[in-house]
Amino acid sequence: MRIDVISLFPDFVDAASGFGVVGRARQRGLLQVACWNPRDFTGDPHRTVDDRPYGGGPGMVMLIDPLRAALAAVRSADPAPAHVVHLSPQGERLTQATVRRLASLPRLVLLCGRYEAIDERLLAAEVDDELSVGDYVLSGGELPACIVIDAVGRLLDGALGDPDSARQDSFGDGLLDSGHWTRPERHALGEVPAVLLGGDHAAIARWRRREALGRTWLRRPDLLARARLDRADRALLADYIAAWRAAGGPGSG
Ligand code: 9D3
Repeated sequence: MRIDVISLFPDFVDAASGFGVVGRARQRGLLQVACWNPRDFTGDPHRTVDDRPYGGGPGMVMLIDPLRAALAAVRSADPAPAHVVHLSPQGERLTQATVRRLASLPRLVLLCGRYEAIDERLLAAEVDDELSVGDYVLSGGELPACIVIDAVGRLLDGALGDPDSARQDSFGDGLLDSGHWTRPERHALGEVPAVLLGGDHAAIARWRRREALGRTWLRRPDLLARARLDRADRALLADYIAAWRAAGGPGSG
């Protein structure tokens, strides 16, 4: 897959996607990331990319023409059709379902805004999707673009050493993960749950499912409301809730 990023801070995005799983996917050629600076597509000596907003108000607005020229260069760098995503506080919230959809495309273009906004006409003419990464205010679209590259890049075939990791992801089935423990078995901070030491794989799977359901019930009731639970799941959750209440409810972990 190829991802092009249009940003006033191309080095930031390029560097941030050079580490770990995604950095390795790039090294192996599973993922190409190319960053473009709209300032390189200006014609004036000051390399101007923004101007004051019509109607007044705070902040500056990114000009149409440098972004349009950058997008034209990006599109002509590769014949595959480019799906253009604008990272924007006005966008739909990014979810794992959207990440999976984006990961299935041959080409993605991420358009990062700085200043107050991008001229609406450029957005109307060139953008296919607007995506936000959450309900808080950032100073630009670069970190959100890095988030998209990371979430999409790790899903590409061969990016994760163990393909099970992608399937077992939290949110893969709409539930949070159970806890994890490693050596030592006994530590001043506590012991490893006995079931994990026993080697009964069916019991371990059941225990982990119960933990995942219970933690989702406690921490993310919004996720649980949308998860599809079968009878066995409902029984495990009822069991978790009964144990949690017996242990004293809130404050008992
Ligand atoms: C405080 C400025 N806001 C005035 C109502 C508008 C605003 C403009 C530009 C707020 C943030 C930004 C820069 N943010 C992004 O480009 C951005 C973003 C975000 O801030 N939060 C969550 N997801 C995203 S995706 C892009």
